[in-house]
Amino acid sequence: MSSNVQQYSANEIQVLEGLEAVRKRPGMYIGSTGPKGLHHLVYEIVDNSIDEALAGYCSNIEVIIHKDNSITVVDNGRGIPVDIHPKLNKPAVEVVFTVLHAGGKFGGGGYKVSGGLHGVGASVVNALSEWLEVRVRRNGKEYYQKYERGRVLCDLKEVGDAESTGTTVSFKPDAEIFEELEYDYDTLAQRFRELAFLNKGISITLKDEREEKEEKFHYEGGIKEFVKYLNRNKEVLSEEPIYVEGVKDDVIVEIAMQYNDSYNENIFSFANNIHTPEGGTHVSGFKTALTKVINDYARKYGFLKENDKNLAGEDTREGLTAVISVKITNPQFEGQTKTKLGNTEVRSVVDTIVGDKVAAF
Ligand code: 0RA
Repeated sequence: MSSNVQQYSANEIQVLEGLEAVRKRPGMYIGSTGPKGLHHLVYEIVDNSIDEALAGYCSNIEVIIHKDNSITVVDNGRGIPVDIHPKLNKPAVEVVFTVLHAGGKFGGGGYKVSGGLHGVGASVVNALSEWLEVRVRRNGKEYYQKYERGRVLCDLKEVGDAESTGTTVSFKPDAEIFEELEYDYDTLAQRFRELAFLNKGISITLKDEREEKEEKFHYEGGIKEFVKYLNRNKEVLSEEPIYVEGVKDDVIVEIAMQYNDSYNENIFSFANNIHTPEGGTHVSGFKTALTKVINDYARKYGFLKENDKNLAGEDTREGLTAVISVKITNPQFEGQTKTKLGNTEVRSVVDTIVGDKVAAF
């Protein structure tokens, strides 16, 4: 084959420059080229499969750490589309892996968790990988394409028949970019356990071929089981966590909470599966509503008499373990570490849902 580069139109040379920018300043795209950035590559690919699951088409995700520290992510979704992109004149899957921020171009709405905090997409992983291969099972066929350091090595080709649908992405992080290339099993396992809690029903399997280790994370109860897990070494005050969920103005809200006999407040909050340790509007909406619900209840049933002062917010959260998870279409992350949810509309949505549903409980 002649040099790939010669085959590119002016339009596509732009594309190559796009990924060159990623290789020049990787930190701008994945935060760091240390272990955090290295693990982030895996999360970027898995997030795309999680989006496919949230859209209702994928139930299983498998992540394999190979002996050479390359990674494979397999999902049983619809398979990334392979039809020719009308403007760029190449298969959609190639666009996904070679065009910076191509994710959004397919629109489709819905609650995408990819494109979140770093949320830079598959093309960034491709740019920062020595090689990357994608296999798509779709239309009864299997398709294949390979890239090196973000550059197309071969056109997308049909390589056989497929009985199922799905996407398999394999990649090896580039030693020219990353300071360290070794994946830490526990780091990945912890994130996949969290993702399985946050997205009930999805199975995420982690396999380590370096030491024949394997775990499957799957929680039908979602964040309700997350709260039980967080309280696993505590004396709990109720057997089952309180669980409420609701959707309002396109905001999906899920909250699980359970008191234990300590005095500690333990609120874990997430927006689009991203941990928000700095809190934000989802957390403040929750706190306001919980304080009101408990005070109203205490008044109504005579636990607070006419001359008693209301319970302060902190009082209602003594010994509370809670998980707050919201999914929204356009999350705004603010604060020192960009882990504080800023969307103002979320505060009142959470407030209303907690006000109605925890009160009912
Ligand atoms: C159909 C349509 C679209 C994406 C996918 C399937 C899809 C993407 C990925 C990425 C990893 N696994 C996947 N499985 C399916 C485009 C629709 C849209 O962007 O909303």
